[in-house]
Amino acid sequence: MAIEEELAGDLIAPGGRLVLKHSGTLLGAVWTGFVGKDLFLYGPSGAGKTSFIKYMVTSARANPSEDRELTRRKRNRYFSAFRISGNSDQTVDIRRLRDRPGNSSGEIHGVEFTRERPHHAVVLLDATLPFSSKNGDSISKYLTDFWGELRRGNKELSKKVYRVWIIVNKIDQIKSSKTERLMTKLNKLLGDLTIGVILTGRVKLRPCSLVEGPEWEAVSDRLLNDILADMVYP
Ligand SMILES: Nc1nc2c(ncn2[C@@H]2O[C@H](COP(=O)(O)OP(=O)(O)OP(=O)(O)O)[C@@H](O)[C@H]2O)c(=O)[nH]1
Ligand SMILES: [Mg+2]
Repeated sequence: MAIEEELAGDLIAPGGRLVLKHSGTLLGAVWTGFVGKDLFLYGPSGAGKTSFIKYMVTSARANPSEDRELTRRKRNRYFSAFRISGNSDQTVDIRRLRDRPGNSSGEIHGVEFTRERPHHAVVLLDATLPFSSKNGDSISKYLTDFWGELRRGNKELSKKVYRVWIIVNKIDQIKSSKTERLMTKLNKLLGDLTIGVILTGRVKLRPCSLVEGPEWEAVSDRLLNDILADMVYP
């Protein structure tokens, strides 16, 4: 039987973004395992990793007023195919979409990243944290600690990792002028951090908000589409 027949009609998520989910069939699993990419999430607790995955798969927006559940262990979602909007023929196979607990440090996540070497990584940052702080959590501390491990990381990284998205989430919580300043600072920090490092040129920086509202939905939809389109390469 053709692979397409095997996959067809498996599941369409309510949001329609997840067009096929073929973990149910062995052939589908083998197929996606073969061609599919790994997309793994990193970032501090509360940045929105679980919300981001939920949004990817179901199109549901984050609802900050709901009780939230801390992620307590790594969790993989296997074998998902995503449609790129505006191009109904083009799908992207993701063999593993991995969520993880945020309540550890940038260092630990950096070590995990170096070990896991996903094809695509999303590092979600929390725009509501201070950019820097003398003795508390901050955006620059997480990123510097994460990247410190990559410096010590190895050439193997560049063989596997195609893209690292640094995404500043929750920009609905701060003024647009502050978002602009934050992006400028982060751009500079990333420039400093990636000097001489193996992943130079593979890092993209973007703002995001996962909440409802036309303004934010446009931002996150465009971002997700760019992430998916970026996954299509020979
Ligand atoms: N205002 C706002 N809230 C958001 C956004 N994204 C997520 N949230 C909320 O932030 C809280 C934390 O989101 P999670 O997705 O649980 O964060 P996480 O990174 O998975 O956290 P851990 O599992 O602890 O690592 C939830 O209440 C979400 O609804 C956003 O863009 N804006
Ligand atoms: Mg979580």
